[in-house]
Parts: sequence; structure tokens; C-alpha cells
Amino acid sequence: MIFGLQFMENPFMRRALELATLGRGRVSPNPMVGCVIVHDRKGEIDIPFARIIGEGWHQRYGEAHAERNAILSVRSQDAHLLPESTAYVTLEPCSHYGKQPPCADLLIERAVGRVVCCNDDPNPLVAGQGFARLRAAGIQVETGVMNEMGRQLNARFFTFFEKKRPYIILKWAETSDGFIGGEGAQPVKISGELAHRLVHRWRGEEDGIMVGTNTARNDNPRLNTRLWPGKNPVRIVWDRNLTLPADLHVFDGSQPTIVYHQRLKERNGESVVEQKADSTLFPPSYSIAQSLNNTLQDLHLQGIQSVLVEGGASLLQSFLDEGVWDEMRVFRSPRMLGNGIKAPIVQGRLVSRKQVGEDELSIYQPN
Ligand code: AOF
Ligand code: ZN
Repeated sequence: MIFGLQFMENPFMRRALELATLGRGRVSPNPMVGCVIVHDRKGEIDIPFARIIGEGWHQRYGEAHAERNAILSVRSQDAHLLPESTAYVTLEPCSHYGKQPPCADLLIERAVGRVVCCNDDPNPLVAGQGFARLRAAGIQVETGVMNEMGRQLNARFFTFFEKKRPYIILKWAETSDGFIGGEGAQPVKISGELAHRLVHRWRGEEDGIMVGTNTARNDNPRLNTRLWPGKNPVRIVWDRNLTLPADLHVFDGSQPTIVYHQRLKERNGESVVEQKADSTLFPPSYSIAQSLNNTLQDLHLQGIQSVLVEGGASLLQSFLDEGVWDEMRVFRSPRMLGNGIKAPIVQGRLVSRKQVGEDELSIYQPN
């Protein structure tokens, strides 16, 4: 067998991974999953004769899973080939009734010959039971194929279940002389238009977006995706002493908003934002580190799998100090400020660098 080895590139799995990405921004909190069904003559992979007879991906939260869409795409004249076919699925087929019935049962019902996956599903509702069910029905199962690529694709989903906190992306823009903001309370423009638009695209890709008190007050951001088609993330505002004025954009009620604070009294006896937007109180005795950890725990409880942290400097620094971050995206602008608020010190391993309009974008991951 040439292509089934764990570390080798498998063209069908590569295709399944590619299909999975088509769900980006539309399936969260579910993982992105792709599936390719290959008629490969009883699992003996023989590329010249292998033929893709079905493809599918998880397109939208709450809707059909990848395996079901792939099975549905098989033409009726090919349906009899399923027992001689392999389903390449990027994630272990599910075994539970959620918004959708179990994919493992569907694969069994259609008597698919073999199932090959990248990763086991870390969701405790599945966690190995999908594979167990397939094996019990006599289906050959192989997992760990292109494992790393599968984990990268759903880094948010895996971080959420394995670390019991959201996947954290720290984002900021700094001037070429290392400042993230000016000296006064007035916001200063650092990155350019293209970077601005890209950030809106990123906002639509994450469940939550977080800012600290000073950024909410001084920049008065809307934290939505108005420059790019995409869903708005849940706004998360850290307002330790509940000092933020109620007329800020973040409190306009246009988007679900969560406020974390440490003050016992409610502002004017009323909750800060209606909707889902509650203020969650942490005891005033808590240190920043404890509050941050509690915030992350609470976000986990609320099912938020990823958070884009957009500043300011002290909130970003708290994440860095606590070592809780998964990605860092830094724009470097050609502008100079001369003085102001120093940008956090970059840590980690550079994974990519490219030009975005007039700014240079560098992406880092922890060492
Ligand atoms: C699969 N194929 O395409 C996806 C899976 O509420 P539900 O029914 O949509 O189930 C969501 C869970 O199912 C999700 O947390 C993850 O464990 C699994 N996702 N499984 O077999 C898919 N998207
Ligand atoms: Zn499923």
C-alpha cells in the first residue's frame, strides 16, 4: 500500500481537507470537515483505477455533516460501489445524535468498505465511539493520516476540547518605531486600509472578539465585520471597575456582548447590555492573572472556541505574561510616532510574513 502511511501525503485526504475549508466561518462551533469517497477496489489502493465517486463537506452549522453530503453526492449508478470504496474523512465520524444523526450509522447503513481519517474527534460525545461503532460493524478503519494538517485545520476545535479554553489570537498594529498607540486618549491610525479590511475578515472567522477597558473607551470600536461579509463575533469587554460609559459602540446592543468586571455594584442598577450580554462578576480580590483565567473558563462554558484579542497593550501583555495564546498577528506600519504606548514584545516562532498594502504582516506561534 503506497498512500496509507501516516506521514505521507494522501491525495484523497488532501482533497478532503481542501473541501473542509469551504466551511470556514460558517460551521463554528462545529469543526470544518471534508469527505471524499473513492472507489478503490476493496481498499487496495491502486491509483490508476481509483475514482472519486462522492464528495462533501460540512457547509453550515446545524446542517448535514460532511459524510452525509458526500454520500448524497454519489450518483445512483455508482451507489453499488460503496462496499468497494473508502471514505476519506478529515475527522472521526460522529456517533451521537446532535443537530444531525450519527454519521457512523450512515456509513454502516450504506456499507462503505473502509473509513480513513486524519484525527479522532476530541468531543466527549464522540471520542472514539464513532470508530468503535464502525469497527463493530466490520468496517476497516484507519486514523492519523495527515494528522498534523487535520489538527491545524481545526486548531480552534482541538484547543477548545483539549485545553478547555478558547483558541487565542493576539492581534495588533505597531509603528516602525514600536508604538501601538499615541500618548493621548485620541486613537491614532497605524495600519492601512487593506490591513483594516483583512481584520474585518478575521473577525468573521472567530467566535469572539475581545478588548480591554482603554481600547473600548478611547477607540470606541464597533468590533463588527462591516468591511467584509461574515458573521459578527461575540464582543467580550474587560471592564474591571465598570467605568465604561454606556453610550460606547460596544454597548449598542447590535451584537451579543459579554462584559467581565470586578465591581459588586451594577451600573445604575441596570445591566450593561440586553440580549445575551450579561456582566459576569469576578471577586474584586482576584489578580489580573486569576481574572484572565476565569474569563477563559467562562468563555469555555459559553462554548466560545476562539477569541481575537484586539488590544490594548495591557490586555495583550496579560495574555503574553500568562502564556495563554495560540497565534500572534502583528502588522508593522511604515509610520513613525516618536512616542506613545509601547507595543508588546513579540514572542514565539515566526510562521509567515507577507505584505498587506503598506503594512507588513507577521504571524507567530508559541515556541
Ligand atoms: C462528523 N462530520 O462533518 C462534523 C462532525 O450538532 P451536530 O449533530 O452538528 O454535531 C456536532 C458535533 O459533531 C461536533 O461537535 C463534532 O464533534 C462532530 N462534527 N462530525 O462526523 C462532520 N462536523
Ligand atoms: Zn457526523
